[in-house]
Formats: sequence, structure tokens, C-alpha cells
Amino acid sequence: MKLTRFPLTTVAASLTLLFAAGSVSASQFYVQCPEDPDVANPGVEGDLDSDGIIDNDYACIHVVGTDGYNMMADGRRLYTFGFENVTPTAPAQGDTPRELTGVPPDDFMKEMQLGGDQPAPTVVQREGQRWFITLSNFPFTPRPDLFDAHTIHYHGFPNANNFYDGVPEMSLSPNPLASLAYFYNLVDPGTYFYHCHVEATEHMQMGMFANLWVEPRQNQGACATGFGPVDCSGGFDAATPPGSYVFNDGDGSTAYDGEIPLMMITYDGIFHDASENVQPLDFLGMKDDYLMFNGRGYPDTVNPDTQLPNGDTEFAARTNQGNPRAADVANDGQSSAAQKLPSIIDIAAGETFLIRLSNLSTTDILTLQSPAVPMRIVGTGARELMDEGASPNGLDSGLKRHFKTHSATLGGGRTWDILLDTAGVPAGTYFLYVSNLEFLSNNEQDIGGGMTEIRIN
Ligand SMILES: [Cu+2]
Repeated sequence: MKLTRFPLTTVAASLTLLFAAGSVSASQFYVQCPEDPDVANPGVEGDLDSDGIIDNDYACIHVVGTDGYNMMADGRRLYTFGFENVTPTAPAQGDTPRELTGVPPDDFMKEMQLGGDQPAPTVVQREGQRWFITLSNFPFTPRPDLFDAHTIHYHGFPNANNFYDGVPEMSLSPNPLASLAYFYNLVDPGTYFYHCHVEATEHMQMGMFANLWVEPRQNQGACATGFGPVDCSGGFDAATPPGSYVFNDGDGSTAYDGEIPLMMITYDGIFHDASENVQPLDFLGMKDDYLMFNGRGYPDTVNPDTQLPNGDTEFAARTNQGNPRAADVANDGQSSAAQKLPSIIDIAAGETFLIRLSNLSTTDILTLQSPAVPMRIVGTGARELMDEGASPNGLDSGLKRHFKTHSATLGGGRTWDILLDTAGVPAGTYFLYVSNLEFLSNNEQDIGGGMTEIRIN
């Protein structure tokens, strides 16, 4: 974004124009979501994701890139950018333009404005699937002077070329009221995330990122006679029956019983306020004062509600958060509050729990600490930790380099796959927190910040 200051009258005039134009031209977005060819011609492509079902291998999601508001744990609200899930419940087929599910065209502006979620819609896919994500750009309501593009950058994805990489210097970026359908062939399981790459320092500071991971084929079980569950008539390998694994590990060493994504993000309140108030953005002076897990600071992290209540009527009225939006209700049963994801770790004694940890901070290297429950780190950057020379599918797993620790340090853009082994840990509640002590607060409130609870039952 290039900062442009307008007199207020100009801002008001452009707002009126924008809304007048938008209500007519933006009532439909084009969603690209091809049908699995096996629906029409069974067997033409076969079972790409090896789950035993041949016609479920094409997955689609439709998100809007827009703005919104987040509530900090100390009661301060911050203006944000974000993505909102507007996937039709009945996916569009072919190139037929579809309206958003349940959203009458006349309500389109109300549905979209200030709808950005924090984090953006979580995406879970299976290795082998074909994945389409359509990104539509809905302009910023309080900032009609801005005309920023947005993109989807699938961080860590081995793109064959730059076209769908989302780096604006090298690929397409949909402008306001435009849409772009991205396509990915999911070949590598692991923990990723996606974020907007336009003016990345600004748009990521403002909140445009989401959890994303790809489940391995081994979840369907690996055959006793070789890798792959396509024909396991000879039985499953005893070490890798159908279940939940982080990777195609070949030996069951990344099996887990429960999982959550844990995205560590930080906000600079002064920067967010300056963005809302049309003031110069101090990139050089960026100093984040809020740390959140999945968009919430402690104690909101352990609020089990999938929707964060805020009890601020002015906030609710201003952001339309008191009124459920049809698109939100259709997609996740929630109304339009932005911070939907708790990060409580609930686990039975003796079980293994997976944390898909990522750091999306634009300013800080962060350390996650688990003093009581040992961490076993099995992967980073969507790769299992093992010696060079091991086969990519894990069949010849070579020497594993999993390691045990009580803390994990990662800079922005990194991911760790962490297994919490609860064997021998007494039942109880334990803390999981960042040991960057300035982030164990919510700005001026000296409790909270980057902390959640591990509850062993
Ligand atoms: Cu953006």
C-alpha cells in the first residue's frame, strides 16, 4: 500500500461511490471448482488420494480477502486485514458462476464487509488430492482510499512455476472486486500455512494468514508388502495400520491421537491503529505488543467456545458481529465473530498429541516452552527429520532424527511438528507458553499473551 491522504470529504465521496458500484457489480464472484472426472467416468483418474473412494479427489474452497476487527485479551480492539470462508456448501461445478451460498445478492456487501477471520479458514487436505482455492478481493470498508491486491501464498509448497505462488512480483494478484482461482496438486504431506504475500510485512502484520496441512497417504494404512493402501489385500503393515500420522514415516513413529494447529502471531497495536486512522505506517518502528495463539491471547486461548464473545455492543454494532451472516453460518455454524479458534490441548493420559506449530510474526523469533510435558519434534518445514539419503516416502527411513526437548525456537515462516508424549505425566493442567517474557502480557495488562493449557485427563 502506498499511503495517500485524502480530505475527509473525498473519503466519504469515494466510500459512497464504492458501495454504489459494489452493490451492483459484485453480487457474483466466479468460482472455479471442477468436478472429479471419476464422477462422470469412473476409473478415468482413479483414487488419487488412496482413501478407497475414487470420486472425491477434487477439493475446493472460496475465500474473500478483506478487513475486519479483532478483540485483544485486554479489551482493546484492533483493525485488521483477513480472509473469510465463503465456500458454497454445494460446490460449483465447472466454470458456472455461483452466488455465495444463502446470500441474496442484495445482502452481498453486508455479508462481506469487515468479515476477515483471525486466523483465516483452516484448510486440511489429503496427499494426492487436487486442490482449488478461489480468492476474491473485497475492498476495505474503513479505507476506501486503498486499492490493495491480495494473494494466496501457500508457504513451503513446491510450486512447478511462479504462477500460483502469490508473490506479487512474480505472479497474479487479484485487485479489489476481482477473483483468482489457484490450483495445487498435493504431493507432499506436512504442516504448512498460507498467507497474503502482497506488501507482505504490512498485510501479515495486519493478519492475513491461516493454518494449512496435508495428511499423508499412510493415514489410510500401508500394505504389508509395500507402500500404499491402494490394494492391501495382503494385509496392513503392523507398524502402520490406518490411523493418524504426521508423515509417511514407514514405521509408525509419527502416530498421534489428537492434534491442534498452533499459529503464533504478533500485532503492533500502534501500527493497526495507524492503518485504521489513515496515518503514516511506521515500518521502521514496528514493535509488536500482542502475541496470540490462533488469534487469541491468554486467557481467551482456553475459552472453549469456537467463537470469541466480546460483549462490546459498540463493537458488535460497528462490525456487524452481533448479526450472524449467512455465509458464516453456512460454512462453520458461527456468526461473524472473527476469532473462532481456541487452542486448548485436551488429552487422555498416555496418549500422544500433535501440535502443528508455526510462527507468522513479522518481527520476532519466538520460543514455545513446555516445561512439564516433553516435546518430541518429528518434522520441520513439512519434512520429517531424518538423515539425508532417506527415501522421500519414508519406506527406507534411514536414521530418524526426531529429538526430545522442552522448548522449540522458530523464526517467522517456520513450522515444527511437535508430539507431546504424555506417558508417565500425571493427570492435571500444565502450561504451554512462549518464553519471550515480554509476550506473556497483553500489551499493558501484565498477564496473558502467548500461553495456553495442556489438560491431561
Ligand atoms: Cu493482502
